[in-house]
Amino acid sequence: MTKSPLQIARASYQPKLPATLQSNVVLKEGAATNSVADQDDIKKLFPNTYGMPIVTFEAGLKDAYAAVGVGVILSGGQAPGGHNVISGIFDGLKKLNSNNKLYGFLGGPSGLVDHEYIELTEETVDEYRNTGGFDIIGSGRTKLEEEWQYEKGAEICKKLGINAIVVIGGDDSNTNACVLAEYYLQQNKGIQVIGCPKTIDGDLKNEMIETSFGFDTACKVYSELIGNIQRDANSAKKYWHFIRLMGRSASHITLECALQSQPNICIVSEEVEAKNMTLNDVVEDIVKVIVKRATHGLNFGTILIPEGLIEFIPAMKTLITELNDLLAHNDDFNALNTDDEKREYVKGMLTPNSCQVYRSLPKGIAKQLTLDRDPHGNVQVSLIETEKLLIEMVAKRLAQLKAVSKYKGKFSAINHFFGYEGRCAIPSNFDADYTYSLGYTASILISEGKTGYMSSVRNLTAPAADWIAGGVPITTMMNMEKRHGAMKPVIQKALVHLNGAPFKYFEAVREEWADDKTTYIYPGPIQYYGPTEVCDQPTRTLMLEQEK
Ligand code: FBP
Repeated sequence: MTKSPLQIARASYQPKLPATLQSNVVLKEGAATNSVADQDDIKKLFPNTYGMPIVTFEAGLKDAYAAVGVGVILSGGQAPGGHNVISGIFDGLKKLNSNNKLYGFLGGPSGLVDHEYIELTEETVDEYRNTGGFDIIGSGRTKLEEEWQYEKGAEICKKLGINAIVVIGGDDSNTNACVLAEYYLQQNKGIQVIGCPKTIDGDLKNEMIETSFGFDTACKVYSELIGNIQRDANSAKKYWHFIRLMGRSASHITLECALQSQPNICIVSEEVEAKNMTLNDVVEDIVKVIVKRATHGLNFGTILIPEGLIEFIPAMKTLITELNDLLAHNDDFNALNTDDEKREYVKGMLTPNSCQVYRSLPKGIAKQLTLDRDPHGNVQVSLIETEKLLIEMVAKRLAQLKAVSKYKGKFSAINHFFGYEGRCAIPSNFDADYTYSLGYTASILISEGKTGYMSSVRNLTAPAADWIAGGVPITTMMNMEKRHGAMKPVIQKALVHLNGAPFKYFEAVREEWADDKTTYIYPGPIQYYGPTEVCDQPTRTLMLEQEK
């Protein structure tokens, strides 16, 4: 295969590991734990894995580990660094016992159920070190939730001599991992399950999981693109750029990109919800900035929009919740053939208020809200073109203002959506090191017989040598939420905290960014080689959260 010079150079990059992982370790157990909410329910549902202690590692001598077989699954959307989790697991396993074996289940969780797998050899792993993408074994969004699926998984594990499965995934996939760990323990199958925190969305985080991997690289890629657009806007001085960013519900990506690039406007969904804003309120806020900049002759600017915005506008949220319940396993709806039939059916079933909101939306957007949910019951917000909706509404409002001479500028808008551009980028040094450490940590948790744990690497704003590795029981992150119309145990999503340092910082400076002075930052592309302050910086979110 022909490779670029950077690909060739990255193949020999040796990811940095925490100092503790560079020698033999012994396990240190902390106190018993509780789930973040709904303790009674979670305890009842996870009697075997609830309450386990947090574990960390210390340097120490350990007898030889028995050989193990491990199967790894990449689950959900791609995130830079997935291949390094696998190379970390591989190297860790081989160091602990050279007879250890690693298998990769193909195409996500379905590979476990359908018995699609490959053995991951040194040759295969070497081919993918420090690369972006999940193509080493592929990924998928199949939800593991039925007993027959767990049994099919156990069958192949028995056949291949697999004692442990590593699920590399986001909140939903790690919820699956937790359920699977509990089931295998309860059924005495002798199969451990370990999770790894993956998602560019940055919403799988808590005290023990400081960030999910991929967030760093994806935000750096988007910020580079935003910076380039800002330079273009500031040169041509004729376009307003409406830029929607991936991230599902949470606005972490949008906020981080704003911190890196300083756009004129950045919408944070969590604030919109907290202030009980309507879509018109959001439009009014944007219009105010556009009008003000126009009075200074500045008919250009940038606006960052989180892709989940629509779900956070209270009236829209109610509508979406009603649609989720209405469309869950709804054969009548699915049997309808045309968009118009579906629209009429939905209108007839909604409450009057939601029906009004539904009718007020452009037909295309309303249809997007009724499209298939993903296997975890989530609306596929990446398919909803909120940036176009906002352009349409803003243009209409500006025309009204122009008609009464309250706006004298020129409004020309361009829409963008950045998501897939960043999910498979070559991992930044931070993500390359972090993911390798997560994988390495997983191999130790497995060899130590742990199950129902998520691999955890902390203290991430310090140099990698000082990172703290260990494991956190996944049950600590669980609460009860409504999915597909029923209450289910799921990992609690971490949204942007309006009292958290990243938002507070943004709140204090955003007026200045919106103003007539140009405060854009042009971050430029990710750098892999060069001074540490250029190449190894973590996200602004992490730095602010850890007060640096
Ligand atoms: P995960 O939560 O699985 O990590 O996926 C992240 C994400 O990129 C979201 O930001 C986005 O909304 C979604 O995946 C898109 O899904 P798909 O890859 O199925 O188009």
